[in-house]
Amino acid sequence: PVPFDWKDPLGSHNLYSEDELAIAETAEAYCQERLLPRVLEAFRKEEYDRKILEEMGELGFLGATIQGYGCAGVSSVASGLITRAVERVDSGYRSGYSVQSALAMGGIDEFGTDELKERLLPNMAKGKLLGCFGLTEPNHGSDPGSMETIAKPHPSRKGYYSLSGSKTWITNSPIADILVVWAKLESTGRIRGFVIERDQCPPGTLETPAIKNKNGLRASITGMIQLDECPVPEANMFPGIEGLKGPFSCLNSARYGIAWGTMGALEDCLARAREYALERKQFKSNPIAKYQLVQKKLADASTDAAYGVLATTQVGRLKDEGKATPEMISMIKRQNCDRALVNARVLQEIFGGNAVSDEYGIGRHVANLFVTQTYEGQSDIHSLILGRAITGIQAFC
Ligand code: TGC
Ligand code: FAD
Repeated sequence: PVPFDWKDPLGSHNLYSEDELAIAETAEAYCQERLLPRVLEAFRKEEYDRKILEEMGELGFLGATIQGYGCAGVSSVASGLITRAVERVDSGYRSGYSVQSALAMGGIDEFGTDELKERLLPNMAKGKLLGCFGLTEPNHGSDPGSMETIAKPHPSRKGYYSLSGSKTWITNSPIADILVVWAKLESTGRIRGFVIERDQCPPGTLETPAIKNKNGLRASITGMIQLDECPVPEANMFPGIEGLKGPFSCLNSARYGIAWGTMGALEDCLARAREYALERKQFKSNPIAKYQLVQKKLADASTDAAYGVLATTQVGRLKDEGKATPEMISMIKRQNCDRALVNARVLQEIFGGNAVSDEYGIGRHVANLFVTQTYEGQSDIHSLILGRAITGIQAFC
C-alpha cells in the first residue's frame, strides 16, 4: 500500500502532468531559497523589493498562462502551483505577483489593442515594467459599479481622454509603471478600462501615495491612485469591452489564483505547527503533539488544505477547457480563504505564547489571511454571488 503523506494527504500530485510538477518544483525552490529568507525583515519594515518581480520574470512566472509576448503559456493548474508556492512564503508576495500577472497583464492581454500588447507585455513578462489594477475607490469597494472616477474628452489635447478620481487600496500602485484603471465614460455612464503609462503623465495629474502602517500584507506595497485631469490617449482605452464585465473577467483569474495561494499559506501554517508540536514538551516531557486536542487541530487544517487543493485543481482544469463559471471561482475563493483563515487562527494556539513572536511566522500568516478573505470580493459578497446563483434572487441591495 502507498504510505500516507501528510504533506499531500489526498495524493493531488497524481493529477499533475510532468511539466506541471517540474514547474511546481522550480517555483517551490525559488520561493524557499530566495523569498523566505527576505520575508521577516520585509514584513517588519513594511518593504517590498521590486526586484522580486524581475526575478520571477526571469523564471517565466509572470503572466505565465498568456500565450506569446515572451510569456510561458502554461496551464491554469501550473500557474496555480506557482501561486501556491509563492503564498507558502507570504500572501503579500503572492499579491504583488497576482496583480502583475492576472490583473494588469491579464487585462491587457484580454482587452488591450495589439499595439498595447506588443509594446507592454514583453517587458511586463520580464518584470521590467510593473503593473497595478485600480477598481476600488474610497466610497465604493464591494460595489464598484457605483464608482465615481470619470473619463471625458480632454479639453486641450486632441485624441486624449481626461481621467479624474481616486482609487484606494491598490496593490503595487506606488511602484507601478502601468496602471490599469477603470472609470466611467462621462458621455455614456458606462465603465471602461484605461491603461495609464506613468512616464506619459504630466506632473500633478497622477499621484500614487503609499498606504503605510498596515497590520497585514506588510511585505506587499499598497497605495492610492489619484487622478487630476490625467491625459490618457484614446488608443489606451480597451476598445471592445464596457461595463463591469471588463474588471470582473480579470478578477476571475485573480480570484482563482487566490484560491490556490491561500492553500499554500495554510500548508505552511500546518507544517510549522506540526514541527512545533513535535518539539514542544509539556506535562511529563510529552510533546504537545501527543495530546488529542492538538492532533484534532492538525487533522482539521490538513483536511481543509487537501480538499481545497483538489477543488482548485478541478476548477483549473475546467478553466482551461473553457468550462469554469464565475460562480465556481467564487466558491473556491470563498471556501479556501475562509478555511485558511479559520485554521491558521486555530493552529496559532499550538504555539502558545511564542505565537506572539514574529519569528514563528504563524501570526504573519493569520494577519495576511484576513486580507485575502477581504479583497477581490469579501467572503460574504461571494456568499451572495452563490446565493443569487442558487436561488435566482439577488440580495446585494
Ligand atoms: P452584476 O449585475 O452582478 O454584473 C454586472 C456585469 O458584470 C458581469 N459579471 C461578470 N463577468 C465576468 N465575470 C464575472 N465574475 C462577473 N460578475 C459579473 C455581469 O454578467 C454583468 O454583465 P452585463 O453585460 O450584464 O453588464 O453587478 P453588480 O453591480 O450587481 O455586482 C455585484 C457584485 C457584488 C457581484 C460585484 O460588484 C462584486 O463582485 N463585488 C466585489 C468587488 C471586488 O471583487 N473588488 C475587487 C477589487 S480588485 C482587488 O481586490 C485586487 S486585490 C489583488 C491582490 O492584491 O492580490
Ligand atoms: P466594503 O465594501 O465597505 O465592505 C465592508 C463590509 O460590508 C464587508 O464585510 C462586506 O462584505 C460587507 N458588505 C458590503 N456590502 C454588503 C452587502 N450588500 N451585503 C452584505 N454585506 C455587505 N482593490 C483594487 O481595486 N485593486 C487592488 O489591487 C486592491 N488591493 C488591495 C490590497 C489590500 C491590502 C486591501 C486591504 C484591499 C485591496 N483592494 C484592492 C480593495 C479590496 O478589493 C476591497 O477592500 C474589497 O473589495 C472590500 O471593499 P471595502 O474595503 O470598501 O469594504
